[in-house]
Amino acid sequence: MGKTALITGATSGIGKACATILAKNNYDLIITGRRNERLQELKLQLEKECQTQITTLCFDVRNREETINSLSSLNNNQKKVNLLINNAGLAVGINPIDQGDFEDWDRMIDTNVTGLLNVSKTVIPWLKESENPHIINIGSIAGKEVYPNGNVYCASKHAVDAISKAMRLDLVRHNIKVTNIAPGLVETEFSNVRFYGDKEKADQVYVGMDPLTPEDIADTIWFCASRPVHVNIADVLILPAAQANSVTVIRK
Ligand code: NDP
Ligand code: 8X3
Repeated sequence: MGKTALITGATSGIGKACATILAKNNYDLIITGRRNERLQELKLQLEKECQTQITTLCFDVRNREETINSLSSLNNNQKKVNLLINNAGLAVGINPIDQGDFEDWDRMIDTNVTGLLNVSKTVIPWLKESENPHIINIGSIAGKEVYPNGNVYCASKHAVDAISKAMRLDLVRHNIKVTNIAPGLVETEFSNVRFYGDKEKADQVYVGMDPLTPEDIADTIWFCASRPVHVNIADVLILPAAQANSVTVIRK
C-alpha cells in the first residue's frame, strides 16, 4: 500500500527538501505552510517529476482553530498518514533576555511549541489507525544546549526535545515511532527570518564555513523514515563539519 507523509513548513528550506525526497520515494504528500503560492508551485513541480499525489493545506500552525479545521478538511483516504514531519518553526531576533521583544517571544513559542502541539494532537488519532506510523520532530542543537542571546528560541527547541521524549513514552503502546532531529547550522531562510529580512546579517551567519544544506537534513530524515519496522532512530544531532557546538564554528 502507498504511504502518505504530512509535512508542516514545506514552503521553504528543510520542509521543502523533505517533500522532494519523499515524493521521489513515492510518498503521497500533504504539504502545509502559510504561503499558498509556494505550496502550489511545489505541488506542480513534484507532480510533474514524480507519480505521487500532492495535497496542499494553507494555514498558520499558531491558530488552533484554523489548524484543526484545515487538517480536518482532508478526506478519509488522505487522513491515512504514516509519517508526520513537524518542521514548521522559526527564530525571531537574537538579544540578551533583558532586551528581548515580547512579540518575538510569542511568535517563537506559539509556532515552535504550540503549533507543533496543535498539529500533533489533530494528526495522532489518524497515525494510530495507519501502518507503521512515525512522527519526526525538527528540534535543533538549540534544544540540546543554550547559547548567548538564544534564550527563548533555545527554550522553545528544548521544549521540542522534551515533547519528542514525551511522545515516545506515551505513543510507544500505539506503535508510533518518534524521532527528534537536531540540526546545527543549515542555510535556509531561517537566518533571514531571524534578522527580520536583513540579508546581509543573515549571510554573515554562514560566512567562511560550509553550512549544512536542507538536502543534508532531508537525507537524514529519509534514512530515519526508511528503516525497517522494528528500528526507531530516536534522536539525531547533525552538524556541519566545521561546527563543534552552538558557539564553536571554525571559519576560513
Ligand atoms: P525556513 O525559514 O526556510 O522554513 C521555515 C518553514 O516554517 C517555512 O516553510 C514556513 O512556511 C514555516 N512556518 C513558519 N512559521 C509558520 C507558521 N506560523 N505556520 C505555518 N508554517 C510556518 O527555515 P528552516 O527550513 O531552516 O526551518 C525548518 C525547521 O528547522 C524549523 O523548525 C527550525 O527551527 C529548524 N532548524 C533550522 C536550523 C537552521 O539552521 N536553518 C537548524 C536547526 C533547526 P510559511 O512562511 O510559508 O508559513
Ligand atoms: C537553528 C540552529 O544554532 O541558529 O536551530 O540555533 S541555531
